[in-house]
Amino acid sequence: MRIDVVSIFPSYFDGLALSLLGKARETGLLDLSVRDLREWTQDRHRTVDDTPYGGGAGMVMKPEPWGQVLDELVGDAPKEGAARPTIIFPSPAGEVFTQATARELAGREHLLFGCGRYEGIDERVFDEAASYGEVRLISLGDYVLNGGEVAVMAMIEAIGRLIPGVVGNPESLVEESHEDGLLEYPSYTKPAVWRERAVPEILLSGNHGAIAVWRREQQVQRTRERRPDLLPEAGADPSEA
Ligand code: 6GU
Repeated sequence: MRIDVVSIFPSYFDGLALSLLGKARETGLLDLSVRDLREWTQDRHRTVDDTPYGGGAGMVMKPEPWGQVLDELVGDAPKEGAARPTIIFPSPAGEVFTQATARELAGREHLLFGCGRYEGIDERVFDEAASYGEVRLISLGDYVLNGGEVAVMAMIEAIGRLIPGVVGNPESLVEESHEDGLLEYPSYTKPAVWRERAVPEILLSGNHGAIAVWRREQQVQRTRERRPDLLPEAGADPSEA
């Protein structure tokens, strides 16, 4: 998978050289490049923002550098047979990112993330981008960050780990929170008693069928307590599906 990120703070993404995604980049499973939006400015001050038409607080990102980015990274020059990119703008005004979004985007060949700062990007950039590929405005959740960088880090990690081969043991992808619509069951390791706290006895029983049932019950109980919004409807029990 190819991922391009455009930001005025490219060093936010240094962390993507670490751990599983860093390894995936080394082995070629993930072709990730991070570019500085200011590369596409023309003036001496490398200006990326300006005051909003109509007045109001803060600054708005100018359209011209973004137009140049689109021309260069996803313009009509891309190699013969290259897939049309999915162009993602992180935005607190977008659709909310979920595991289902991550799964969907993990199936794409080419993602371009455009990170906005200040009060946002000139609205015409989104319309223009739609002529280069599918445009998605995506939010991490209902709270405000200073810019899209941290949100894009989270999205790339969630998407990247779903690329086949990135996570060594594919079974570990199946048993996680959100993969089956429930929170994950609690995990324990040795010692069996720690500071007078014992591991649930069933886990020491060796009865794999009973353990599977217990884990499922734990998943449903936790989801009901912590995230009832994930359950189909009050009273419905996904463990009986
Ligand atoms: Cl994607 N961007 C910003 N600036 N704030 C956010 C967000 C994104 N998602 C939640 N809050």
